[in-house]
Amino acid sequence: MNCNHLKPLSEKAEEYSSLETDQLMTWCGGCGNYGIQNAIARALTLEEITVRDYIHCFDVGCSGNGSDKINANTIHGLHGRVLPLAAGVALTRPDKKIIAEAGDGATFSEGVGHLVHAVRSDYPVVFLHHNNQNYALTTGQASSLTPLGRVQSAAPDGAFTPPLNHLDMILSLNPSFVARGFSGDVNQLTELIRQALNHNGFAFIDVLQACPTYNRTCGNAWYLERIKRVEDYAPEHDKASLEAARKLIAVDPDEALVTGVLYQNPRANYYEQMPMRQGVTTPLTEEVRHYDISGHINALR
Ligand SMILES: Cc1ncc(C[n+]2csc(CCOP(=O)(O)OP(=O)(O)O)c2C)c(N)n1
Ligand code: SF4
Ligand SMILES: [Mg+2]
Repeated sequence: MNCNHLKPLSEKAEEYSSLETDQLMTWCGGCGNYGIQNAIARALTLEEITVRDYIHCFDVGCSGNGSDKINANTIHGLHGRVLPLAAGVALTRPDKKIIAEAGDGATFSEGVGHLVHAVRSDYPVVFLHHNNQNYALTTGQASSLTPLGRVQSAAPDGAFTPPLNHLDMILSLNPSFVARGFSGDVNQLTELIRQALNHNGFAFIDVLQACPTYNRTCGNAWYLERIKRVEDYAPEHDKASLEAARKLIAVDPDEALVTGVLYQNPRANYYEQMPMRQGVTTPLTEEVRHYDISGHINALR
């Protein structure tokens, strides 16, 4: 299936990631993942980041199934584990940009421990969180972001555990970049990804993602009634202020779901902060490579 609607922008166009793939399209009609993938490909093209300039890491889930729907250097990891995978790739290939994608189940249930340390360690990774409020690939079980009382498969009486206030949690971890986008606003999402690609550390983008199959409450129409871009809703918003970001995420969703860059605090990232790396130009993996452990192995009884 040819899904490539991108207009080539320069003679290097053939080197850009493409949505052209010979794989069967398995996402449902109306799935927000189409918009997210589209925004990523557009952002990469506009930033002139070719397939040789970046590595694309995927978690497991409907979100993760994007790995065969983009023509790029992709790695498909284990559920909840894309962040240590992406951090490791960033460590070994500091010459590349790293993009990682995962669902809400992977990020805030299975992999929540990894998320905490990815944010506080500020690994140089652009992270897109596909927030569809359920475990979609495994047929719609409640996740830790499913609203209280919502009926999901395996929760016929409704989800009975209150959801995590996930953006408040992220803001409490001393992040360096937090944004919120919407799968149906591809233009804004493209710009958010571009800003994240130019950010030095860990860039967390919460993407409100339509899942018409298993989240029938918050479809595109529901989101479109509520979503307001930050420049329209709060033109004076100070993205350097954690307090201002907290105020925006605390707004009643029936009044507004504010999208845009909510918080940014540029600083030296994880690798730049390591004291033993100061003034060293070789990748960290070079040092590991020089250790010969054969003597230790041969000395074992
Ligand atoms: C460690 C582990 N736990 C559970 C699963 C089964 N599993 C695969 S995908 C998935 C749900 C994915 O939900 P989410 O991360 O929100 O992604 P989505 O499908 O919604 O994009 C589950 C539970 C697994 N593969 N590995
Ligand atoms: S189940 Fe939901 S997230 Fe998965 S492909 Fe279908 S609409 Fe998309
Ligand atoms: Mg999900």
